[in-house]
Amino acid sequence: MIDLYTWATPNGRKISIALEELGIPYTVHPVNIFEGQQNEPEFAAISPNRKIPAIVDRETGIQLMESGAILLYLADKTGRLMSCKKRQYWEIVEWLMWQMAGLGPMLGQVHHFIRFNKGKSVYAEERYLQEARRLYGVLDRRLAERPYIVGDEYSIADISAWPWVSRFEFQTIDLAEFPHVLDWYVRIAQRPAVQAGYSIPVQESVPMPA
Ligand SMILES: N[C@@H](CCC(=O)N[C@@H](CS)C(=O)NCC(=O)O)C(=O)O
Repeated sequence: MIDLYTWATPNGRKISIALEELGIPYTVHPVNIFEGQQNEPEFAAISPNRKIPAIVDRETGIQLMESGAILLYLADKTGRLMSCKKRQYWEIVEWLMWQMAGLGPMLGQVHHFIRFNKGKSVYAEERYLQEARRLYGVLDRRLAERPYIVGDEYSIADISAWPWVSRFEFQTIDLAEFPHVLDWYVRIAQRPAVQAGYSIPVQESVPMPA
């Protein structure tokens, strides 16, 4: 049994989607980051950086923050959503790091400046949207040659990137401009585990492009 501390954001959804896909039983502990619950001492003891998501594995006593570390842990625990072949294993790690260090933080800035603080800094809006579009282009070229980010198999690399792409409307990104991302997005959106994990901890339908 896993205790999942989360909120309805891309980083939080990575973990609920992975837990649903893996069929691991879990208890949801909502941490409403808009009400400051991430700063409560009980949560800070589990997530010293005071950000969701975080987990506690009751079987092993291991507690983790950082969505990339949690995805690696769940893949290691189950031997799934990861390749056991050395080359593919490291490609999955490579693209997970790309998401953690690039796609997620840059799209997070787009959400901040374009969705929630529009007009406060034209420079920041232009800078982060341009970088977001560049990253969408990287993903589109990658998916032009393979159905998933690393080859034929759905992996934690896909699970890390997909919830960020699901906020394409916040980002003012027209997925039709990135046809391979669009195809990948829609295929993954149809997975029952994605539909279920998207609504944790707040009910919300998976956004579908027009
Ligand atoms: N690198 C971290 C980022 C986590 C993160 O930024 N979480 C946001 C929600 S998506 C949060 O908890 N924000 C609350 C705050 O900044 O106070 C991860 O991937 O887990």
